[in-house]
Amino acid sequence: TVQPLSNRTPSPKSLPPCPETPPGLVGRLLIEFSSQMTMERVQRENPNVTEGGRYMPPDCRPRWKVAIIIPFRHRENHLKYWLHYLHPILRRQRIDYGIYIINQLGEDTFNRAKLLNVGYAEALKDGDYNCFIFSDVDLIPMDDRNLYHCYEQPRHFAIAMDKFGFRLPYAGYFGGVSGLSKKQFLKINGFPNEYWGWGGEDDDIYNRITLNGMKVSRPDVRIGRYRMIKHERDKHNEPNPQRFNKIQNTKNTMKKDGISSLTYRVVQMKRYPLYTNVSVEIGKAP
Ligand code: UD2
Ligand code: MN
Repeated sequence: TVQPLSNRTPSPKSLPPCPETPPGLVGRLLIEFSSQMTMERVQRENPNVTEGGRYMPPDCRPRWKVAIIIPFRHRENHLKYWLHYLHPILRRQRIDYGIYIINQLGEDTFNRAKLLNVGYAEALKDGDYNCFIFSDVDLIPMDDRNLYHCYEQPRHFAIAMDKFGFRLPYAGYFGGVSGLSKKQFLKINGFPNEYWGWGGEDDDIYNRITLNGMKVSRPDVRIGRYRMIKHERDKHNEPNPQRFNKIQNTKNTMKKDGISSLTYRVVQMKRYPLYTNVSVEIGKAP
């Protein structure tokens, strides 16, 4: 068990609200994965991040309190790059945030969307977040004007990826990095828990959003650019053959399957200097 951080000093009421456009952004960034990265170096470079991977801008009061949720298993090397690039970007963006790595224990089939639901629930126990950003561990934004907070409508951030030729692969694409306010997340009953293995869960989430009368918002295609660290398909995350059928049925399944039906067991929650790790048992495919 870990002490909740309720004794943390909130930003004083006297600070002015943060500006719409943070000063000091640099725009397009150079992102590469060839140099070796170590956690010690990333820690050295980010002395202002507090335990558990939390940060608050010192000079203004943000509208959003953002939990960044990363589904995870056996991707330690990617995580180092993610932390190396994202902490400085988020700091320049004046985001009030915490980083949550949701680590699926065991070697049963991976379940990205269920891990994201766990991240939502566990982050809320840890802080009064009103915005949740869900990111793959291998995706790095190439432009710091792509602001990691929430919007009037559910947000899709990763719209122009190198691996898709910097274009949206299809109109209903919602994979990679997305963000919902607490209210938006609850309106769609969270994410599906029943997508085991690779694929489809992002389309189901997209369906939930449109079926509930919301619309996806996106940044400009010149700004929503990403690099994905090259990787092979992981073991125990084979393409889910049921995915094509399942995404036809979101309308019927979403009311029952979601944050309302989520069950899991947290085995360990541990605060590291640059992130909070939640190791969890989520069961296996029926
Ligand atoms: C695509 C989508 C992703 C998701 C997935 C289908 C992009 C850029 N991303 O990713 O959002 O919809 O397809 O499920 O198109 N992970 C681990 N360990 C594992 C397996 C997965 O940590 O063993 C995590 C990790 O954060 C990873 C993410 O799950 O980035 C998505 O898995 P992937 O990177 O293997 O799948 P990819 O690149 O096809
Ligand atoms: Mn990937």
